[in-house]
Amino acid sequence: MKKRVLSVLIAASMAVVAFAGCGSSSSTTSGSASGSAAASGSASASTSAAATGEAEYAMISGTTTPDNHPYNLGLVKMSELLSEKTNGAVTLDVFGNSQLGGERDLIEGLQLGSVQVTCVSTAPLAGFTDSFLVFDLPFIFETSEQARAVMDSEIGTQILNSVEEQGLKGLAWFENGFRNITNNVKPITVPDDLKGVKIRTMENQIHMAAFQIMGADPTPMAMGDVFTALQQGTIDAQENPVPIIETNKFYEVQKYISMTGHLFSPAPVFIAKDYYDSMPAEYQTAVTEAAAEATPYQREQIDEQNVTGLESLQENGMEANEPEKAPFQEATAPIYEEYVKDGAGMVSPDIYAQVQEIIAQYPAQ
Ligand code: EAX
Repeated sequence: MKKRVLSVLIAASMAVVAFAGCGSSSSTTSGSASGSAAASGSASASTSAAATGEAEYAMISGTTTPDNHPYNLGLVKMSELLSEKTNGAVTLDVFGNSQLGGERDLIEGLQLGSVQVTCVSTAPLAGFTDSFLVFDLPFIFETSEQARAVMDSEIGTQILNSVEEQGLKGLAWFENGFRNITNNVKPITVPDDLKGVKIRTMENQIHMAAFQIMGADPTPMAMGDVFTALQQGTIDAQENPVPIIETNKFYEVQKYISMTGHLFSPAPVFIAKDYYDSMPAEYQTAVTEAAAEATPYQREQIDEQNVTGLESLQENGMEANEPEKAPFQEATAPIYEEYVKDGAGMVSPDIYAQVQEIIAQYPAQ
């Protein structure tokens, strides 16, 4: 806990230094700020940007994921492209592993100006806006193709751009992917197997309701606390895409993985709107282009790690099973009646209809 507070403080002070550097063409302070954070040993950034150069805009980004997860790989790719496009005038350091806090903290960090860029699952955005909630409906997508078609559509772009008033400018849709359940009790084959199972969920009312309706005992928790909670037995289960489970080494503390694919997590990349607005137009273009160009690469990493990650989980002793999806879909169907309606905390029926129309164009084989 202390360590995290310290990291946030360091990040905050780095951001202040970075801000101080803005507009001052002779400033070299931002480069040395990164250096001192690394030297303190409490936070380490991975980036290929020329860290020692004279960046006019030295940005820091935070994720809850390890350095080898596709979020971080995608952000490092964005960082490389950005440095190339601006000759090192705009840089992006990537701090993974919840070093700068959990996903709620990171979103708030962008609003407060202590962090400039983040990539998060859409689920924790429920605490800030209703516009991403359509992605929290269980089994709404059957394939990645459907989910990608929605993210890349006009309505997807509208959703991504809908949080500017909250201080977040959407840059790109990276992705996290289809979520599966791991636990220590038994393989999950039918919804009843979840009865009484204490499962960590993200901080999202629809996810919690979906697990409740299947008889599980959902506990919302920030990602940084999950490994220890599983290890200590405070929770029995968690749900995440394979690349998250593998890069976090959950195989050390979980026996079973059940490929339920009950939810798909898109992962928007956001930049703090005020910070973005303070940049000259050519740097703004470089930022948006770098994020867009890193996106196909980021999604390829997800596809690849979904395959290699599952092999690795099994090599590391986990037992995998592929349950039939229909009983889970039936069990969670009432969530649609409960949550697709007008009102606070609900999925807009209009957004839902537009998303369904796109999905219908990409029938699962
Ligand atoms: O967004 O918190 C979660 O389970 C997320 O899947 C993860 O941290 C990446």
